[in-house]
Amino acid sequence: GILRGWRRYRSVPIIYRIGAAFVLGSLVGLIVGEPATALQPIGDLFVRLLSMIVVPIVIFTLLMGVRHLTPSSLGRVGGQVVALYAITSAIAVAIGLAVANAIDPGQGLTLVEAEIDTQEAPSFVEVLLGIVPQNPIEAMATGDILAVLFFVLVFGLALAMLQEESENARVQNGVETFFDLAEAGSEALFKMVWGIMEYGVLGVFALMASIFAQTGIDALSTFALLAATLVLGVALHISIVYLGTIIALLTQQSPISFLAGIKEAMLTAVSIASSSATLPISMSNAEDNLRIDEGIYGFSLPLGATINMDGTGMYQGIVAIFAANLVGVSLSLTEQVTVVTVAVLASIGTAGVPSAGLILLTLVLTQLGLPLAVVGFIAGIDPLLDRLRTMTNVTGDLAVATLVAHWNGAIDFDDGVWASGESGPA
Ligand code: DAS
Repeated sequence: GILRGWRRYRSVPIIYRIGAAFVLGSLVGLIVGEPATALQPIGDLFVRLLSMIVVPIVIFTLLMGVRHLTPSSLGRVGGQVVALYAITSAIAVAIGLAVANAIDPGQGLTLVEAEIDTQEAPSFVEVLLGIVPQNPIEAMATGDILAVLFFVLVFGLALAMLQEESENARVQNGVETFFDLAEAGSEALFKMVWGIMEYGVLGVFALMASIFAQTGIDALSTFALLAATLVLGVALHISIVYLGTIIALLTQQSPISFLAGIKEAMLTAVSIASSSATLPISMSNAEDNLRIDEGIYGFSLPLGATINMDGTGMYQGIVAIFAANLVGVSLSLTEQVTVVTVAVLASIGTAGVPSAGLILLTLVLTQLGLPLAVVGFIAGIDPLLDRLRTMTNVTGDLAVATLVAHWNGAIDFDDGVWASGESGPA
């Protein structure tokens, strides 16, 4: 009866149900027209629920993320890995912004009338200074994400250093407690996220019905343009940064061999949209095909699955431009640099799980004062875009592992896929 139906409904992965709600809502909006806009409040509730968790999720996930970034555990190899992760992530966001500025997705379609306070954009110096909060609690209260990120990052690093240096048992326990609380808090928040996403099926349905009732069919082309922008950005990043620069130029190896060596990891990432769940495959590809020492990939890949999300960061840049276009504002260069900073910093705390990028988006849009309703709009096509982001994230982790292994003489280029360019052991 109904219970069996409900169980079957719940057995379908949430992200597919949201995708179905996207399609159904769009159709209802197109068919019913104007009356469908009455569903708007149901969609607005979804957006409010998402924005409710933005600041807490930043605090807990970032605090948990920095637990393993203690200076000594980093060492030389760790320093190289973290530096490369930061550089490739920043380049990815920049490529995302460049491609989005060129294609301009969302241009000419005002999906939301958001009251954007048209205060003149802050100068670059003000943005840099603004990263340091005068009062971290106020930054949390006002949703100043960049300032919250900065404070939590510094505070977390201080805790991590205390964990190593302090002789005082009480302090040690306290630090442990802080990190354990962060872990529990982060888990609880992600549990809330999934609860919100459950409601999101209804929320996305309502949002899409209301949008298509207002804009009609041309909203479709807007979403297609958003997807095309991400595809182009990802293609550029993978070919220029990973294959061209890291593999061909810096390790002097064949990019084709590299791709042959990581094809299972890439395919897994595309199919499950989770870097963390792809880890076992990434690690076996690193070991068996790329012939990287376990000492390198054993540290860099798990770290990368959490803090190195080039595809996700790029996506933040693209959607920031998309959202700005939807409300008819253009982002100044300073604001675009802010996007890069927030996207790179915030992706440190974001776990490599499905739809992580969607949650991260709420931080970036909050920081820019752009409407969170955009998250509701694109939640429906997120299943597709997430796969592209995750594949990029995983490819980036493996490219960095290869380069760092090369720099530390911890890879055998005469073996595995590198030997005579064969396409990896059968
Ligand atoms: N699915 C995330 C990951 O596993 C990427 C994202 O959601 O952006 O890397």
